[in-house]
Amino acid sequence: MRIAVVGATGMVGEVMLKVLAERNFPVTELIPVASERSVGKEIEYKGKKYKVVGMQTAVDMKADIALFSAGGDTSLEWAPKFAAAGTTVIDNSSAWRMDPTKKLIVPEINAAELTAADKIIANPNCSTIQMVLVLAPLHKKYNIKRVIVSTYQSITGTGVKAVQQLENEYAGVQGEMAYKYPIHRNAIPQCDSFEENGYTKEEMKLVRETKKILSDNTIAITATAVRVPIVGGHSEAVNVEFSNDFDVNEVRNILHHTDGVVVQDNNDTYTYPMPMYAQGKDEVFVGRIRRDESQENTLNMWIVADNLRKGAATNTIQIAEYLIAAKLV
Ligand code: A2P
Ligand code: 11C
Repeated sequence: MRIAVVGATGMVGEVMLKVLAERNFPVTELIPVASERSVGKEIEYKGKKYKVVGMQTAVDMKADIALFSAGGDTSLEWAPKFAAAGTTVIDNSSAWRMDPTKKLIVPEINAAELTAADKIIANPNCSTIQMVLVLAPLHKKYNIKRVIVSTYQSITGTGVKAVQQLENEYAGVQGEMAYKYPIHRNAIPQCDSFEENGYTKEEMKLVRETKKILSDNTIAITATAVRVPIVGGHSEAVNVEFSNDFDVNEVRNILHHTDGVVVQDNNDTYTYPMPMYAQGKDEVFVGRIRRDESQENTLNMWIVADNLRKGAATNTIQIAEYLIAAKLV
């Protein structure tokens, strides 16, 4: 496969290169792509150096698959041009996710929706992916009525600038600010910009994308997304009300048998997921599984994943692997 990585110099792009190499993805030619600023720069893949090319050059090279993580505007402008050249685009930005003509895919849940006609495929938002992977099997079994989620999101979700801001704050140096406020010793109750309804875009991604991936508009969802000075991954406190009653041990057992999910849940040994340990891993970790005693048929959980891995690069690459296995590219 001839693979273009669009946004190869960025935070997610770098992890994409790492994950492609780790999984021994069948790359016959690697095409690293970024903005004009980076053309000619060298990046490394499996010990070899590759020169970054610009967008039009990459379109003309007609890769089989382009993995995009270069922001929504770049994707809106360029994904259709790659697709028109015959390249299948898997896009990690928010540009196409809610477009009714595009599929929004978490492979363990809905890869079977994909066909060879899908030339632009959307990768969901990081905070959505880790939540739906846990919710999907529980929805099937108990039918979800309502979800209340609060997130504790890593600064890596904002990109290189935010990591630099935190490092500057640690060092007591003035520098460019990725956020309106200091993030060191702080919690900022705003991820992404605000919408008309008073929620942030990140909160509304959790609402809208979850319904689309689970193909169920009847699920009620409300979210509060908070940025915290953490690098390893996103954490989420998730409260789920079901139509049907459940047994907590059965819930653990279902999740234990769910692909891509690891249960870490033992109070006696202080075992629960934490971003420090999720960092660099491809799985979604779930723990603190307990009944909400204030309401019938309701469960509380704590879900953690590396937002650059399963939340972004790994999920994108798993979609590509599915396309190859199903002979859709
Ligand atoms: P560049 O390094 O040339 O700016 P991050 O989100 O970690 O900041 O990374 C963003 C990625 O998207 C980078 O690889 C960046 O390339 C790329 N990118 C940003 N703007 C454009 C653009 N207009 N065209 C192509 N790539 C872009
Ligand atoms: C964050 N979820 O952590 C974002 C990062 O819609 O793809 C990715 C933004 C997106 O803030």
